[in-house]
Amino acid sequence: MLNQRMSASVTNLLSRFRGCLVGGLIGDCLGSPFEGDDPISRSVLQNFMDKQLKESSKLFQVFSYTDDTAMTKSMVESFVQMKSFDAKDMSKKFTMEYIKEPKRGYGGNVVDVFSALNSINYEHPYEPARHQFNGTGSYGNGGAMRTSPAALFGYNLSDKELISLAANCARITHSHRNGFNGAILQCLAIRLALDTETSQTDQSFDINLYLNRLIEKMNEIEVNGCESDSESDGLNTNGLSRTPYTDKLKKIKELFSDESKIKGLSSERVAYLFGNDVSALNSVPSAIYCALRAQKPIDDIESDNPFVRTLYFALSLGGDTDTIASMACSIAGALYGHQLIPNVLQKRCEDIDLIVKYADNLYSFVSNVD
Ligand code: R7I
Ligand code: MG
Ligand code: MG
Repeated sequence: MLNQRMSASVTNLLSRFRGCLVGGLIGDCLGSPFEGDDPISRSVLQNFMDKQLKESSKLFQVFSYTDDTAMTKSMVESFVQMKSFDAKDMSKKFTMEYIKEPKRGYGGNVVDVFSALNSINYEHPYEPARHQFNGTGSYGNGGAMRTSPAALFGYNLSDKELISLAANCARITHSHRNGFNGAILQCLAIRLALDTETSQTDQSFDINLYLNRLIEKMNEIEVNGCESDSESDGLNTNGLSRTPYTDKLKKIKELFSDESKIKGLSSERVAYLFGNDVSALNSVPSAIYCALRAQKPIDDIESDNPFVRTLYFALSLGGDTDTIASMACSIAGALYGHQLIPNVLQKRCEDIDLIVKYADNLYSFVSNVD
């Protein structure tokens, strides 16, 4: 039975499922041309966005997706085929997808996990990831960038079960606590977005409440560890904060408590405060910031659409733009639904129809199970 957390007057759940996966695809496709750049000036971006938003542009450019979407697709395919989470099957799907199309811009080291998984015939799907970086595991954002299918497939699960699912999906490639905790945070940010009431006419919601809920959950996870923590990747943080995600979320909350602080914060400053690189810790909180900041108008960003503002603001941070935009737009898509995402942006993405179908498949799964 479908979880009855939604009321009829608000953006419907199917639209949010589609918005989440389509948002992730758009962020990846439109973010990839800027990957590795410094924070990008708003006038350059305004030109880029104006062009992408025009239906009549003579040469209609379609952008390819990168590893973020390739791995997201494999997650959906595994959930839908297996009708449950199966680490062996998922690890095989990740690897086969990489072998089929290796030039999708994968992280520098995760490719070693794929070859090790292949050589052990996927028998111990968590083992190769544990050996990364001399046994510390990867703290890259590759677990977080692909987590949206876990949030959708796990829609009917309890928070505790969902946290465990998100961690386990991430640990196939990312066994560092900051790697899989980043995936948990992004997954929870999507779940909260799915549950946050917004309507087509009024996109406002209580950002303080949203952040309080995330802070409470992340603090619990970072202090106590999640169910799937093992001794080797447990709580030894070598003298650094044990709660780095919670610390960043609290900083975001502090900024949002004073509108004048938020208004004056440049993209450079946001990138400096929260990060814009390939580590999960320096990208997931930034993506959440972008999605929340874009609820209200932003100086120099000419759009009355909060989804478009999210994309625009995420791109402006520079750095790991495909991934930050993908994560930010998945959250925005889950908040506002598919109907708020301009059609023309969707048409610019490789495999858009397939991604909509994948969202529908996940929706069918969660609406049909008892
Ligand atoms: O995390 P991952 O899948 O990469 C995802 C990123 C996204 O931006 C994609 O769009 C794509 O561009 O790549 O891949 P990993 O290879 O596990 O991690 C990415 C990078 O993070 C590594 O190549 C390292 O540079 C860095 N990194 C680390 N460096 C030192 N010590 C990750 N973990 C560590 C570490 O423990
Ligand atoms: Mg990528
Ligand atoms: Mg990236």
